[in-house]
Amino acid sequence: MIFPSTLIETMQTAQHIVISTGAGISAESGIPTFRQAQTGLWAQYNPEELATPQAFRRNPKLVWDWYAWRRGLVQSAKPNAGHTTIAQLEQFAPKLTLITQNVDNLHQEAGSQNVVELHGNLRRCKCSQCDHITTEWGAGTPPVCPTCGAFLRPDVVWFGEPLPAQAINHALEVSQTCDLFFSIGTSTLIYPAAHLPVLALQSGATAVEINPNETPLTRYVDFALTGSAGEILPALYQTLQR
Ligand code: BV8
Ligand code: ZN
Repeated sequence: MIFPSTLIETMQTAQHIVISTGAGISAESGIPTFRQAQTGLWAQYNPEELATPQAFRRNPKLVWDWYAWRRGLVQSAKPNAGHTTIAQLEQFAPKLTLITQNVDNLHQEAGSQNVVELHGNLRRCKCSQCDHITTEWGAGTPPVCPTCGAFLRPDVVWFGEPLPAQAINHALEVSQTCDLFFSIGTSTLIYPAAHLPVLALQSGATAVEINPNETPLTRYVDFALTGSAGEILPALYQTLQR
């Protein structure tokens, strides 16, 4: 795979690289993305309807079962070459910040150290009322909080909920100060995550997109690498080593 020499030079001279990933980087680990139709039992539901506080209030068991199903998928998934290359890039660049919209924990399992989780993490669940948080997904659908007795819920950000302040503030800050921004495996449709690459471009950073398909961002980036993250990232890393 041949890459523009200007991209290679930019990577080799970058002082601070930001990488922002979406569901597409976990596609090659067998985790269905949001754009792909939900498989089997869940085909009739739309994630944007299930991943909401209203859906949980209306039907806590349905929403809990959906997440328990997804957590099962995630637990049997392994990081792919895209995840591991990003972990390797952490050593390569003077400074690298990884931001993810994913809740599957695969970046951490691939060895990435500081992962900015914009939308939470399926490994954890939290109380829907108090600040109890745990990695134990107890019995019950949903289980109840040992502290206050309210329902537990997955520790993920639902539509209409604010993102964790520390995570989004850090993401906004590094997007405005980095010199190279990668947007990998995201349809760039969900806000405020979709705003990060725009901020980077407005702040003068070079922007790269890795995606087999076009997105609303594609026309604005400096380098649009068309293809899958699991193939492009290892090839890019190899070219850097030459
Ligand atoms: C909020 C966790 C406000 C749960 C998720 C304007 C401004 C601000 C907000 C809004 C706005 N307009 C609308 C909103 C509301 C909403 C929103 O953005 N709606 C959309 C529909 C327009 N945003 C919110 O509600 C956010 N909250 O704004 O709060 C607020 C502030 C203060 C006080 C109160 C409220 C919260 C959004 C977070 C929702 N939670 N996840 C869960 O996982 O169940 S979102 C979830 O969907 C994911 O985390 C991810 O973010 C999103 C899916 O997007 P992608 O990751 O991009 O995945 P997708 O399937 O779409 O695309 C995959 C891509 O990969 C494709 O492009 C494909 O081509 C590519 N691909 C496929 N294979 C590969 C590949 N790429 C590389 N390699 C491959 N092999
Ligand atoms: Zn509680």
